[in-house]
Amino acid sequence: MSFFKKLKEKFNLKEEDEQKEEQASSEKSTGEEAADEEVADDQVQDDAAPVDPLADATAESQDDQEAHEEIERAEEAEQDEEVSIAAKFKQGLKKTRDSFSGKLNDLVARYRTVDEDFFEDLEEVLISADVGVTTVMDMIDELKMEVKRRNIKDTREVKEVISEKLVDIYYGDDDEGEVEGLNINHDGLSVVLFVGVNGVGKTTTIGKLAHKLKSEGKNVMLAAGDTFRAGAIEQLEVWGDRVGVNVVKHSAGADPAAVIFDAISAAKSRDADVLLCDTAGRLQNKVNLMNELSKVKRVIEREIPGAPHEVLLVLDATTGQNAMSQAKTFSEATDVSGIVLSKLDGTAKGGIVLAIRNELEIPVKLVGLGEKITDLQEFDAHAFVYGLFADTIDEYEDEEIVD
Ligand SMILES: Nc1nc2c(ncn2[C@@H]2O[C@H](COP(=O)(O)OP(=O)(O)OP(=O)(O)O)[C@@H](O)[C@H]2O)c(=O)[nH]1
Ligand SMILES: [Mg+2]
Repeated sequence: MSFFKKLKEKFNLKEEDEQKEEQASSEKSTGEEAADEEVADDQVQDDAAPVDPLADATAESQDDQEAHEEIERAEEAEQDEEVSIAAKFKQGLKKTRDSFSGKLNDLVARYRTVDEDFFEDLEEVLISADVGVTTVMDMIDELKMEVKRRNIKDTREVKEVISEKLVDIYYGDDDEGEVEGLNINHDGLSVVLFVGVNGVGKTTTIGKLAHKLKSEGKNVMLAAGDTFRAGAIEQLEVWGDRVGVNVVKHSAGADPAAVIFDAISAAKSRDADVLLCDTAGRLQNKVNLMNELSKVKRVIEREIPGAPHEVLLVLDATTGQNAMSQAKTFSEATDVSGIVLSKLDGTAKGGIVLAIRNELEIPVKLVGLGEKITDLQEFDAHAFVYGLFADTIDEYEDEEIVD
């Protein structure tokens, strides 16, 4: 089966007409539900009105409101899940797609046959998307072999082979090709430590992940381990309030290791499932700050055998190849178990994902595809490639019929 067709089937992508129809009918029913809800709300208020003004009733209506908010949150999460993973990647990778596909289409139009010059120009296109020189070289070698093997002459056909090879390159020898989710312990507390340089998106990712895990039914707590930057504790508290999870904090300037120690005790005593630990942004070349991270990690290791379950290095996709040097230094100081690549939506050079995985051999576990609370996804190489080639793939079936 063709790779594009495989992707279409994997993500259950329907023809546009069908999708529009479905969307229209779901909008209609959501509208109806909303109207029903309004009626229900009125009834609740009417019912509540005469009972008042006792304190008990106030508490009850507060409970009602909280429950209502809870339902609203759940509904929001549910609706969001309906926007498929593929659609999320398509939306988040728009900048990269516009640039990468544009260049690729130009290339295909300029060359009729797949020859040495074509590959040279393709090399440039891939490097300009931040795929990374070593990865590009590997990729071009593999592409040449595949093109020969399949006896592909026409440049139009080569797009599909490129997309397939991008997925292969990502997974490398690990030919399972499965999404590498977070290593979350299913019975007992899991601790996830977030590290990275300033402003890459650590705290925002914690907020988004807390929301995601909570909507999956997990009891989540946050640890305000950034005691250094002014306003950092408050920023995490805002996320805690927004998501509806507890934040363990000390005052500004406190020892981060002590905050994490207390947060672990609190998480244990409250039977939390996951503790997400924020840390201050630090430049990878500041030795004392890197040592401080090691200390935090030692505290976690001592308190819970097998923890931290993940040390996630957050990298800002918009910083390009500099992210690679950050990844190298951080993984020397703490054993980084996975990468969060934030702000993929903000760059036209999303190819950095492949470079990180291929050259550093650290899996990209999560990607930030926007600033909204729901814009965090587990990294899925197939969805990523769909995001890059969405325009071509969406049109694919039509072409096949014409043929
Ligand atoms: N567009 C976009 N913006 C993001 C994403 N993730 C984070 N941001 C933005 O990046 C900025 C920095 O995010 P923070 O979470 O404060 O970064 P941090 O690493 O905690 O920063 P420090 O605590 O100062 O080290 C904020 O304005 C976020 O909204 C993303 O996936 N997409
Ligand atoms: Mg922060």
